[in-house]
Amino acid sequence: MIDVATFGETMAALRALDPIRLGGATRLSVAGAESNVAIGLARLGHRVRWTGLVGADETGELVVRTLRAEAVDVTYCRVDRRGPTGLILFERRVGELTRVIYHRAGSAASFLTPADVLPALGPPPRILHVTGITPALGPGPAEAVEAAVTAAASAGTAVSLDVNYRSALWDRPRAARALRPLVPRLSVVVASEDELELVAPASATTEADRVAALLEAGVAEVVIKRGADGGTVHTTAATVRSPARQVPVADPVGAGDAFVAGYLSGLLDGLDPAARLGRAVTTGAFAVASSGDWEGLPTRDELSLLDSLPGTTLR
Ligand code: KDG
Repeated sequence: MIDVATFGETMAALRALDPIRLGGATRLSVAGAESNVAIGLARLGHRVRWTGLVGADETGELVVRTLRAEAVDVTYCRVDRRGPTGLILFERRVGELTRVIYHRAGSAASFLTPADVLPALGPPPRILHVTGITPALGPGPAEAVEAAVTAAASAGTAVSLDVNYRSALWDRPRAARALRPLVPRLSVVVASEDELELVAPASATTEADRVAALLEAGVAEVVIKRGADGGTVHTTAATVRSPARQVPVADPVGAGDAFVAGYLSGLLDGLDPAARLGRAVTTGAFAVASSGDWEGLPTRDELSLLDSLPGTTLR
């Protein structure tokens, strides 16, 4: 049985140390919010399935090969010849400020439809995880999210949504119109403080009101990602907060996905909200302290590594 099913767009990713327009060395990898979560969960020993479309190209091969190597099930992933595998460029512009440049319009992944994802949901996984990036990719991907969330919720699968608003893909009113209708079918909502308004009713104007409205609509847990300030989990029974773990910042991109992987892992393991959040801030810290979206994510044995004193050498 699959623990977590997820789907979306995974792109070839180029990380540049200098401004892109100056050229210089880059490192080629892959990146996609949902596959980052999938890898994070697989490293922690959970059975995860990622589904998506890649182009008939070498970067598509790289995406599938990378996920397979990370023990992510890609049974329902397929090549679509109508577009190439998308490309994302990460440019370390100044200090810790990273600029993201997409080349993904018309990509193979933008042709995703419900027919691509629904077969990947049987037999029902324990959790379906989707992000607000997928409905921004086009009408087919938006329908795929809608259909998958409906199918999963009616099969008794817990549905998790990470809002993951991407202003380069759509504007806030469009995102709110697409994401708010999903809420009654969601068990877990993950959002940063400024993303909560995209899922909560427009009448709710404070964070507390937005959280209360989501819980009232039937969401079991509202998880707020606060970056360097850690996170908060609200359930109808309790509110739990955790500070972030203090680590040297190597590359914060991907920390939100790592946080989600840690949180869902804790949920699958039956941990209480405080321990789930503790795992989330730990996996988030691994992502912050290492280069790449997912490369530095921990295996289960490595979760306690950050408890070692700074400068420790493990032999
Ligand atoms: O959080 C990091 C990822 O979201 C990013 O690297 C790639 O999925 C991505 C996107 O659409 O921005």
